[in-house]
Amino acid sequence: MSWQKIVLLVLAVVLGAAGATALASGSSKAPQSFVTFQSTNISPETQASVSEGCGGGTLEPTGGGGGAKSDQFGAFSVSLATSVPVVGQNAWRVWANNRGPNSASMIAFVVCTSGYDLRQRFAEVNLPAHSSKATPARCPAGTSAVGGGVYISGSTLDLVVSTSKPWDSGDRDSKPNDGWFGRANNGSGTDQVMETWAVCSKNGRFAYVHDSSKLAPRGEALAQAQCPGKSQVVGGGTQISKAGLKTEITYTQPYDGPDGDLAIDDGWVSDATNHASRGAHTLTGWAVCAVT
Ligand SMILES: [Ca+2]
Ligand SMILES: [Ca+2]
Repeated sequence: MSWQKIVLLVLAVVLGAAGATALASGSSKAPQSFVTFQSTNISPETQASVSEGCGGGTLEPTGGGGGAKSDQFGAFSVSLATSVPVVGQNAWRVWANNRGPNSASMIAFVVCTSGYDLRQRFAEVNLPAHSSKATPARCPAGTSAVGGGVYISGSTLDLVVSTSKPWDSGDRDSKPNDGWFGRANNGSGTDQVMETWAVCSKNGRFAYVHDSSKLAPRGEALAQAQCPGKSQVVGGGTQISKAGLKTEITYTQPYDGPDGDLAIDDGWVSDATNHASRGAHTLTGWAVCAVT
C-alpha cells in the first residue's frame, strides 16, 4: 500500500484517537498516546524535510522517526539525514536524502502523548569530513529514555544517520533507559556537527525490546521490534553493529501490527542498507513500549 493511501486510512483513525484522548483526559490521568505522520516527495538528487506536529494543547512527542522510500530504485538510493524533536513546537522533523534519478517519498512520524513528564536533552560533537562519529545524550537522573534521534548539520546527500537507539550507561539494570545514542556518517569533504537528542520521562514504566537481522554486503535488512502484550510504542530506534561510512538507515519508524485496529502503536520497524562489497553487519531495531 502506498503512503498516500495509508495517509487517508490513518487520518480518520488518528482524528478518532485524538478525540478519544481528549475525552479520556478528563476522567483519568493515565498517559495517553497516538501516532500521526506527514509525507512528501523528494526530488531527484536532493535532500528534503517534512515535519509533523501534535497540534495545540498538552500533547507532546515522546518519540518520532521516519525516512525515505524509492519505488523504482529501492532503498540504496535513499537514506535518513536527520530525525529530531522540534524544540518548543511539540513536533518531529525528518530530513532524508534521495540520490536517485527519480522522485522518492519520505515520511515523518510523531508519537504524541499526554500524561508524561518529559525532558529533552542533546549532546553535540564535531563530524569531520569523511568520518563517522557517535555520542550519547544522557537523560537526567530519575528519568527514563522514551525516544530520540540524530541531527546532522549541512545539506549534501552524503550526510547520513547510521544509528539512533536507546542507550544504556552501563548501570546495574543493563536496560537502555539512560539516554539516546546516535552515530552519523559524513561522506562529504566539509566538516559538520552532529547532535544526539534524547526525550526522557520522569514517570511511566517502559519495556525496551529489540529485533535483529543480518545486514549482508550490498544488502538491505529489515527489523521489527514488537511491543509485548498490550503495551504501546512511544519511541524507537535503529542500530547498525559497526561504524562505517557504508552503512545507512533508510527509515526508522513506528508501525501498525495485525491487531485489528489502525493505530500505529504496535512496535518499531527499521530498514538499513550496507553499500560495502564485503563485511556483514547486524541491524537491530528497538522499540520503547509504555507498559500500563
Ligand atoms: Ca540502564
Ligand atoms: Ca495497531
